[in-house]
Amino acid sequence: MSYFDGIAPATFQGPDSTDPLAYRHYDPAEVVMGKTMEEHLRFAVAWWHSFAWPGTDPFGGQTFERPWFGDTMDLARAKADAAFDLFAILGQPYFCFHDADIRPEGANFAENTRNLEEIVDYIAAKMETGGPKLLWGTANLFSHRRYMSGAATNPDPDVFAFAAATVKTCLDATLKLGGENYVLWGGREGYETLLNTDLGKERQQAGRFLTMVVDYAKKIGFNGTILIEPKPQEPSKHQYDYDVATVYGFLKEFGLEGEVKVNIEQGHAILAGHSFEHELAMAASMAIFGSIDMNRNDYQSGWDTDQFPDNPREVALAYYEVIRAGGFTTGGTNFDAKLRRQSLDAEDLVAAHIGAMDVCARGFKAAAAMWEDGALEQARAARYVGWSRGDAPALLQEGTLETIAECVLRDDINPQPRSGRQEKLENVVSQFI
Ligand code: XUL
Ligand code: CO
Repeated sequence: MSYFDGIAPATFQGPDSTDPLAYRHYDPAEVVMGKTMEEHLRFAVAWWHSFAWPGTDPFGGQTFERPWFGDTMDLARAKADAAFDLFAILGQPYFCFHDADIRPEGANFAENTRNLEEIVDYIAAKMETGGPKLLWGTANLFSHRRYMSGAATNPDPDVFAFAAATVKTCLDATLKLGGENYVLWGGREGYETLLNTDLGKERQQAGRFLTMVVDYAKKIGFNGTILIEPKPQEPSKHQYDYDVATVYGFLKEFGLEGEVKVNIEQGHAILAGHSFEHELAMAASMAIFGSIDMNRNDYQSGWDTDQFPDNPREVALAYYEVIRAGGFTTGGTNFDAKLRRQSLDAEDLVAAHIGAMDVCARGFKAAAAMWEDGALEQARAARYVGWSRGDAPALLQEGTLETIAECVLRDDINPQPRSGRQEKLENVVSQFI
């Protein structure tokens, strides 16, 4: 008996379908820009929100009652069974997990490791019979009370050691399950008050920690991508991985900019005061674009609500930047999104993912059409065309303030402002959505 009994596998029925549990836009086999939609979007279901999260919020406790909730190995296996039952309904190609999502918490590191290894073997066996692959694995270094003052950035070297040892086991697990990426989100890698914090020392610890992760991944032959997931705050008041640009500075400081890329989350971008597409474009310009956590935040509540995406225009503008960045290689679209806490039923989990995959497919197809149409790129190129004229390239490469000043005086350079044409470009976008 499955938790999802009575819910049929989701099928593609086309845009005219009125079935809220059918794909209207996501046909995995549809070829767009030379690849299937499945290959472009690389959807992943997140174990933590869909199978581990109990429906809590800052004011209330558990609302969900899943038959697999509880801290035993039997229930961890039941949870994995339920996960693969949902995967069979959705048909998505990937999933993601933290160690703490898939195994019960042990009394110490040795027990955590045993539990993890046992459940990883169980999941590996399920993967052999079909179903999705692992997009990325990660370690939960933020929920347990030992991490309340950070993991890599903890003032206590014992916590640093426990975290490092835990990441080793999670890299091993990710390798064993054929994971294509490994993610580090530093939920507690920041601080609450400067009054007790040596910010410089904590950043050095984080740099050393990440270097060890990169070294170990290479040593065990992990060919996937190591990804940092930026977030400006929450749970920490000030987080060191604030946004993409901050992460790039951090990677440069420790010589890791060629080794590590970013996993960019929609809601985290919003919390940082950016748009999702800004963060994607920034990562692409720094050659560190890796993967995305797709969700949306509520624009009123101002905190990380991790909702499933439902806005085709926002999604289209994001995928447009993904396409401009060359598309995903090892990365993909992970739904780091959870139900609303009143959405109690098995069907709600199914509906949430189908709707999210569908809105992403719709947005992606709009983005692909905008890209192939070329009007936006032509307008962008035209805006910068001056830089290819006459001695403009030399001005940028060889000019000094003195030579340029002579030039401006000699030629009486007197720039005339030109329209940025924003509304016209927004109308172009609207043609495709
Ligand atoms: C938290 C968050 C995490 C990471 C993985 O905001 O996004 O779920 O994606 O640790
Ligand atoms: Co995330």
